[in-house]
Amino acid sequence: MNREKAGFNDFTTLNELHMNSKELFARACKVIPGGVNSPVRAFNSVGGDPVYIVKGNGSRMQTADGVELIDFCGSWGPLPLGHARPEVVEAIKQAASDGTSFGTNTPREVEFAELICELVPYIDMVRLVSSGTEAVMTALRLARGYTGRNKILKFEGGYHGHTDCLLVSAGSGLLTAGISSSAGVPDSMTADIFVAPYNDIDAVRQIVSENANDLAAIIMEPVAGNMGLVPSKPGFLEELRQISDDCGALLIFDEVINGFRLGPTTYGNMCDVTPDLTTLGKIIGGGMPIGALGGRKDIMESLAPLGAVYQAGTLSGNPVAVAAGMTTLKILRDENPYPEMARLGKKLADSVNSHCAEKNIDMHIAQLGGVFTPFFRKEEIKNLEDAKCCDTKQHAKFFHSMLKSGIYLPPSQFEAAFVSAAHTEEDINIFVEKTLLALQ
Ligand code: HOZ
Repeated sequence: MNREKAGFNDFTTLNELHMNSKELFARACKVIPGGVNSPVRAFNSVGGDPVYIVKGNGSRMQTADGVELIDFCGSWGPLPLGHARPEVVEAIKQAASDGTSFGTNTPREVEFAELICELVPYIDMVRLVSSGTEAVMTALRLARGYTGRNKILKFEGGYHGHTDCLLVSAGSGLLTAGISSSAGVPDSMTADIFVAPYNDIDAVRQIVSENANDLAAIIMEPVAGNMGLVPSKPGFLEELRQISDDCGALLIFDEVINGFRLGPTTYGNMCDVTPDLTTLGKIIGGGMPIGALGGRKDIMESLAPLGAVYQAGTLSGNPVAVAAGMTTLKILRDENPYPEMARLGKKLADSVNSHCAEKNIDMHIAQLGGVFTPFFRKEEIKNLEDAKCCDTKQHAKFFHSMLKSGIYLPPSQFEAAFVSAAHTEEDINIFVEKTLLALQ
């Protein structure tokens, strides 16, 4: 059923449209904590019942009730080619029919590691894991093992997966739920973590000057994506590089969201700032679960079995995930859809922003390439404090208005949305038209 047939454009109420979703959620709540397998999917910060999706194709998804949605959440980042890109589906089918897991080395993982090293020149070696969280957990252990130091510096609003020690002042789901740090994490786990405001180099200098000999690593998203989209200020990454070098700490760029999102490489490589370690996930699995940790050879060689830093995983380098990721990365490299994603992203943001400026509406869209966040605040968002000043009630209203208009956005003020290579000019025009209506 298309949107017109479903009465979508008549602003039918959400519950009428999503009856099956409502029933599914009621059933789920009995057998899955909160009805969800990842908290932000529960719609707690926007209210209402979450939608259930049965399939996706290109820029569109279909709900369990047969309603078509233009998807700007994109599974939270892994789908720069949109849903069910035929070559990726074919690669998955082929790999699966060869066997889904062997718990041995496979030829595909060698080719995949070579491809990542080719696309990111400062990654000499790469270790595959099963999620971004695992990649970060391993990166921290490796940084500590390599340097013989324990302390880690992270940034407010940075989210690096749900590894225990980084669940302080974290963005994404914790920020959405207003949780400053997770229960169940002993103080001893976070005792060695320092937190600085994002984009605040003086705060970093202060912390580092007091702990220069104890700091194992600075970990950060070079483009923050988990308090909404917040790019790093010009020069910030270069200064972090210098500070890390001066004190002997490793610089870790968490590129789980932005690796291969803004170009066919990492953001660090695009900026010419070389981290010691990089964590990857999402896009490199082409929609299948994967994570990776890559970086300098001398550091990576500290991992077992060469070195004393242990990491292992039954499904690490899973052949089906590797096939999906390799196909995705090759298409991104060969077709280079990035300029077009950036053009559409800019058109979307510029159109809405000029309207908001003209009508004096307290909202703007932050955008970089095909990544964007509609922030319910006029002023630019530079850090977590700014992000927290957004009007989350207005955001929730906007989210539901867009959903009723057939547009799916991340159900949180503090997440990034994505334009993929599958989005068309028409999708962007519809987004702008529905946004202006929603803001009336
Ligand atoms: N941590 C993800 C967004 N940055 C959310 C994942 C999910 O809920 O699916």
